[in-house]
Amino acid sequence: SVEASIPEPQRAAWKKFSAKEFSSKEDFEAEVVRHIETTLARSLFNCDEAAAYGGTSLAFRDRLVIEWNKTQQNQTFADPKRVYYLSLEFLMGRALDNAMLNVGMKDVAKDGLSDLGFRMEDIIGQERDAALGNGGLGRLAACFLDSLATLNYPAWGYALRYRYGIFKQEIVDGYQVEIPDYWLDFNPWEFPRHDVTVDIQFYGGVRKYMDESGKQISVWENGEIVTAVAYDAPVPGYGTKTTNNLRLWSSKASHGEFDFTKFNSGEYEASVADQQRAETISAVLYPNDNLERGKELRLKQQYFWCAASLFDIVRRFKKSKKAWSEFPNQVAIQLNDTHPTLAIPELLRILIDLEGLNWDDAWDIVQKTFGYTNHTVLPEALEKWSVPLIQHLLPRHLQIIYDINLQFLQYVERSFPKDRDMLGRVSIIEESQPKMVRMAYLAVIGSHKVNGVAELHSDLIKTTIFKDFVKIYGPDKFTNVTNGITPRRWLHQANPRLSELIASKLGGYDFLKDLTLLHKLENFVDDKDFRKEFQEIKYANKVRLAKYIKEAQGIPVNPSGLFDIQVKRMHEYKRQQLNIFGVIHRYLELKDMSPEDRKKMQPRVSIFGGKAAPGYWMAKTVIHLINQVSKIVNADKDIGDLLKVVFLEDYNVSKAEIIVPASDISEHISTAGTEASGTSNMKFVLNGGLIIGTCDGANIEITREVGDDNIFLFGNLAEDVEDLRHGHFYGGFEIDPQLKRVFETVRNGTFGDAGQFSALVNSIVEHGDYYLVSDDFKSYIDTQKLINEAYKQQDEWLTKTITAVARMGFFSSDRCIEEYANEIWNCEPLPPPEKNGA
Ligand code: F58
Repeated sequence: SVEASIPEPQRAAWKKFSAKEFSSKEDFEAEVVRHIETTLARSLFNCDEAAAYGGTSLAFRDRLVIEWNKTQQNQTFADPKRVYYLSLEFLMGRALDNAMLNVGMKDVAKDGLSDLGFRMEDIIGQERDAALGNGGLGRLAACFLDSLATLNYPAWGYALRYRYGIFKQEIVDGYQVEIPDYWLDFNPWEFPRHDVTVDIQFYGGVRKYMDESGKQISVWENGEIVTAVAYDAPVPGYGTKTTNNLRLWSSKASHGEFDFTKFNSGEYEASVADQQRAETISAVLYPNDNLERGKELRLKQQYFWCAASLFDIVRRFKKSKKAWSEFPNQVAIQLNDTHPTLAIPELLRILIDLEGLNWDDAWDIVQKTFGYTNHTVLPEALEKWSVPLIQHLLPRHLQIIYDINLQFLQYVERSFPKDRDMLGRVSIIEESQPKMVRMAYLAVIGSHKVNGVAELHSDLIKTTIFKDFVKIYGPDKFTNVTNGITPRRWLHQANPRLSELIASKLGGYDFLKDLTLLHKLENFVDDKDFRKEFQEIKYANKVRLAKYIKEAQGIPVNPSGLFDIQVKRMHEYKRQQLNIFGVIHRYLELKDMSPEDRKKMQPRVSIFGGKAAPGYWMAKTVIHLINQVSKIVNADKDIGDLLKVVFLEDYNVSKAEIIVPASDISEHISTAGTEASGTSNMKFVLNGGLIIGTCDGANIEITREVGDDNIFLFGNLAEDVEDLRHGHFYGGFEIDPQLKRVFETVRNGTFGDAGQFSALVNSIVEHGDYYLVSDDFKSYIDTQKLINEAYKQQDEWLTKTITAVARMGFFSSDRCIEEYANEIWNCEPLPPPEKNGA
């Protein structure tokens, strides 16, 4: 072993002083105070909550680091097959609470902090979210990291260390305003590795020559160099000592680029500008959700991150001195959507140009190494990069992409000699002006497995965007892994009382590691005490949210009302417009009623939240409409508590942890066939809320699991969408009279800004209603009526919610990770060694 190479006395001295983990309250307090007084240079007299957060985090960080080092050492010795999850986004949220719970020391810390004069919630609340993502895709990556560590898989995440995460949303006069999220001021969770750097090349040209043996050699040269510096963050598993690594790359000028001659000759500004240009690469997360815009800097980000990560992965592989043919037995790389697709030509370049392998061997390794996850069928979100842009930025990669395409098309031609159109359809290069590289096709061709993220979605990709590829490769290359969520954050952390109640019934917290154990809760669905407490917890969570709404938004809401929540990115396909039109309809109905009739109505609080991409005018218009409706309705004395409308500013992961446990109903109402999976649907049901939804994404599987009595489905089916759209253009369409009335109210300025809102109405009335709002409106409001009635039967409602929770076991991200590991990665867990096992 490595240890044996170190002389015994040194080993002994080292071991004697080796860092120890605190395990008692006193030791914890000592660590907090030490960090506050020394690391942070503060004292008893100027220790505010921010400093107490700092001290607490650093104390826990030390604990994580000890296990992190051991885990990495253990993985280095055992050298198992590793999984690398390449994702441009990781929406991690806050780390402290998660660290305390995963380590299992939150109660100890709570008592310790209280001795020092602080309340746990206040300290947790000091932390900024690590918001390196847009929405579902980024949060899924974060849940996967939690599961990978919890299940002891040797796995690393790779991403960029954005200086600015997703923007902070402020609402000013009802409009969204974007504020930069500079989150790195104080981030105790990251470790700069100034010794782990990779030089990344851009631009330049390719020189070709024959070597002595007559082999063609390509050299990519004369480019610009930017340096990637690694920043690592520990990812602790729950109830295990395994602590994995998330490696984020930060860009800086290489020493070559920071031109000291310029510097000395007085061109100081020019040399600083060069440096800033290099740093720009990792400066900002692109804030689009389900939209691609083809910006050069985005492509630079993608290559910078792929090249640095692959260099790192290959460097680690080479340490083991194994033959290249072993590479796919040691390395599985998962592409989280097409953003990391350049990793495919980059690995080929490394193997062929730098390591001297021949094409066939290199290609075989590449295909066996990569897996590709698709997250969308929306055409506007499918990545395409212009050939001239790639030619300019990555000349060698463009050649390699053309070579891949050539080999592939030759194969297709041999297999389908009669289908002449096939070649044009499946070519990686789209013959447009300019030509475009279709990244999804490149990802499919370069991977051994392609998966969608829910059953319907995985079926849809096989019959739409990848139809030809199913013919070419056969159906087995395509598979489904339905998304999941980590029950640690989305139950235990967000809803500690519910977690505790469940544990008390199931005899412990094993369900947090095996969520299918929840099924045993069905035995308690008639248990009076259990029911009472379950209901009390829901109410307490609603009180907590009501309090937050009052503080943040200044709107008083009654926690006894039905809390109806739709929080997610703002997008026309997600149909927040359908929801707000439904709210307006309800408002008009209430206004029509006599005061006596109104008294019979179920009070409701309609809560919205979500960011719009800064350039997405229609989504911003919907936000504005929601805020205007909120203003009018909330001030209407006739309405009172019967309807309150709230737009919660700046929805993010930590706010989701307050919002999700407080729903009675949540809305997942995308046009059928457009939402690949959805994951918040799972979070809400797991926390004892029911959902109203379309037959889309994972809603379908949720229905299968919880039973169709315990969910409210409505609307047209995916299979009918095409015909309906066609009908809108050719047959014209009737708008439901109730929706018409809503439109009139919006247009006549009842909610202000008639001009802007007319455009929203016109997208439906005059421009084809692409998202089928009019087709689904009646079914939607009828279903909302059913919900009002069902909610009045509180006993039955409670039975539904408990039953649904008990049946949510399938939707743990642990199950996803097991499926990926078995079906795609072919890798095994590496449990921590016995002596320090969990
Ligand atoms: C989401 N995609 C899907 N993309 O919309 C959602 O149905 C699914 O549950 C989730 O992935 C996880 O599979 C998504 O969030 C993005 O945000 C991309 C960001 C980069 C630009 C393209 C969209």
